[in-house]
Amino acid sequence: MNARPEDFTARAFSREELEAFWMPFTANRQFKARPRLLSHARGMHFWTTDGRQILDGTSGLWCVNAGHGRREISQAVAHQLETLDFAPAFQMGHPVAFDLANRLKRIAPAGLDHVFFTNSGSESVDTALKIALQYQRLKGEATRTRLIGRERGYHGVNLGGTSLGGMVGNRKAWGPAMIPGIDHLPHTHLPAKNAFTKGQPEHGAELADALESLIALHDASSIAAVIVEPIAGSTGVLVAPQGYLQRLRELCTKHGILLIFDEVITGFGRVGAAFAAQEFGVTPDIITCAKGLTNGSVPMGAVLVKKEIHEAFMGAPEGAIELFHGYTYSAHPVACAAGLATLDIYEREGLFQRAQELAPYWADAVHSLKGLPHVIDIRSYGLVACVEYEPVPGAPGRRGYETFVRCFEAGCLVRGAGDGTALSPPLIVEKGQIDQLVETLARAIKAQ
Ligand code: PXG
Ligand code: PLP
Repeated sequence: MNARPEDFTARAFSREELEAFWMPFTANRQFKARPRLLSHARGMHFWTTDGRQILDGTSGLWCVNAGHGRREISQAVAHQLETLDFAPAFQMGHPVAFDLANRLKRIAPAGLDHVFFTNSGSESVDTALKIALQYQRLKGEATRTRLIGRERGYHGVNLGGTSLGGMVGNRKAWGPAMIPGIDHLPHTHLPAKNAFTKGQPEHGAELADALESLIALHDASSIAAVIVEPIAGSTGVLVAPQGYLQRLRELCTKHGILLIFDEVITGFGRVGAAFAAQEFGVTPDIITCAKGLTNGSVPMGAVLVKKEIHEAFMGAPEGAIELFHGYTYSAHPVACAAGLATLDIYEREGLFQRAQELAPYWADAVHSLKGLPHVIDIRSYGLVACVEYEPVPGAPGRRGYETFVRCFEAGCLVRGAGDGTALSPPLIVEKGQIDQLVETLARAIKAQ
């Protein structure tokens, strides 16, 4: 797993050369004034273009769950590129797509038997919303058009997901383009009651009852689906309180509303099971996923759909296209090959189990930061955690950002999440590396 010296590509870009690439979700001018460039990665580490080794505390962007540079994946990808580089998935098929769908079905919660492929989490979310709306119509419930998300939710950047997400900054710029008929449940972040909880917080199940209020307001016959993340990742690792998801499930079932779990972050072992649905014992009607599906190696997302929903579509007249939706790269053969190789690694190395077993050590390590300056909350579950800081007055987000930069300079990649630091290492992380990550973060926090 060690990098070879020749892998280092010492390379500096002029400010001018950095201009053409308009970077996503990045403070472009700030970044380009002081760039952080990664040249290669192996196992638990990145290396920067100036040769520094960086411990990956974020699985890239919550996606490289089996660690970097996995040869089984690169070989499967190379083989697939040489065998069948592309094949249309509209009115055509290829073997690896069916193989991967079956593999996913095997690890999915019982009953989620059908898989629609996309290229990202954002596309998975918008696909799931379309499926939900059309399903209600097919069932003769065409008045069910309202969709419900949650405050502090993140469902990607396409218009459906942006509308349902609850990140204010991501919604306000595009107000008129937000889809109509959307409501939001309250978020479940209750620091006064739940601060410094390991695992699922004790308080907050009653917040699911806000769905009942929305039903009373609009009538169940107007509501198609509810979408939530079992653990909100992007907005600071907000773990569903004990009983909350069960309550949402009961209300949705009672009122004929579909329940969608957005498992783009929680899928593929992050919480110690294939999906959070299994870990929390609540089966949604639809799961959206991406990221860990291919270990981040090739873009791919998927929507897992309950049998009954799929059956409703299959009632269409013979020869009709049941779902008029799909992407040029849906079930791209190279992504499918990467997905199969990835699922093989997870299974062979027992990585979901490993995450489960490491979770108590992880929680203890991260919660040891309690008591450091400005630390107002720590939340953790499986191999994910967030340390939250009291904001600098008048400068929201600064502590989160500065902590991220200090950690990077000290050799660890963490993720700024508002005034917090989110951590989600690859599931191959060793205890010593957990210690290194937490010690580095502790020093960065003390330097604030
Ligand atoms: N749903 C959820 C729950 C997500 O976390 C998406 C949808 C969108 O996926 P794509 O593949 O379109 O990005 C996500 C993505 C971060 C961060 O550090 C989180 C995500 C992506 C990039 C950064 O908070 N989540
Ligand atoms: N725009 C144009 C002009 C197209 O022809 C297509 C697909 O054929 C798209 C957008 C959608 O692209 P994709 O299928 O990669 O999402």
